Amino acid sequence: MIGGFTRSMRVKILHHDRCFDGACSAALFSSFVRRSLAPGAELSYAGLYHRADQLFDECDFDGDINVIVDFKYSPSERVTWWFDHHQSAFLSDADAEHFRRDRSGRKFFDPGYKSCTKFIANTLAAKFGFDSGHLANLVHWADILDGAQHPSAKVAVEMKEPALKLNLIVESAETNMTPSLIPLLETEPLDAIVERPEYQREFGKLFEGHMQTMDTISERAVCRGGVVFFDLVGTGLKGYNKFIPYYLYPQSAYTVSLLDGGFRAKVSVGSNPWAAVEPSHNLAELCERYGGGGHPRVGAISFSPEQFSEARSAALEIAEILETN
Ligand SMILES: [Mn+2]
Repeated sequence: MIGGFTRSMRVKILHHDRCFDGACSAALFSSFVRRSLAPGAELSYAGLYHRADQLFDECDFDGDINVIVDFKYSPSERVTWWFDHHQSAFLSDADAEHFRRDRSGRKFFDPGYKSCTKFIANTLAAKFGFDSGHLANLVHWADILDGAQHPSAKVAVEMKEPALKLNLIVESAETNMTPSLIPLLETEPLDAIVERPEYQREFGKLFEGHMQTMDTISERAVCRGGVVFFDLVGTGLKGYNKFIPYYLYPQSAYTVSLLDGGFRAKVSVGSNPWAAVEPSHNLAELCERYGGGGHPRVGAISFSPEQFSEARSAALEIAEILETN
């Protein structure tokens, strides 16, 4: 036990919402809280989204201990722990500087990690002697999914593995299932979770939609110079499985898409994990030029819902930059 906290301690975990790695990160840190940091503490959660306006609300940091996992840095004094692996983790140079000066020993950043879950597991083991062996399968799958390390586009799109089914549910269920999933991830094996009736029902519905999305994308997508481009605005689709383009166009190197995410117009930029050659563009840097961010191999830009024409121009411009002649 670290720090000698008592029973009434409230621990608030803020995580990247509707993201499998975000949910697994929250579950793993929860286990650390219960087994080591503050046994008996009361845990609560809040999901965070990347959006064009304000990311954090100071009122969200209402625990005695506030933890941010798999999401951007906040310089708030109320934040106790922070873990992120996104290259674009800092909203400003001032935030990056604030992190560099931090001497708490509880804020961690490593963009070299493919998943925040594995980053947390390794960091807690090395610095706090925490053994997360009981969650090894969770760490394994979070790293495959967040790092797009699936063996093939077929595995990624056909979703036979429990982790892939849960990923679909986390990202696409109409009602956000992340809050109820986090405690299950901490205590149940993945295959047992997907066998629960509510998860089976949800997966069945979403997988059918996934197949329809594949049809819509194949109708709208154009592949030019190794870049698959499609605009889903007006289709009612709020998202899609990012591997569909590479399942449809195995020879492509990049995808650029535009969609209506409801509270944002979203441009997504991705690279084919199974491409014969490594991508030569850093997509996080490319997206940063337009106010977005992400990882070297996958990035996104959020615009406010009124800015569809700006989002569309940015998407077309990016597609042109990525095209090979
Ligand atoms: Mn992540």
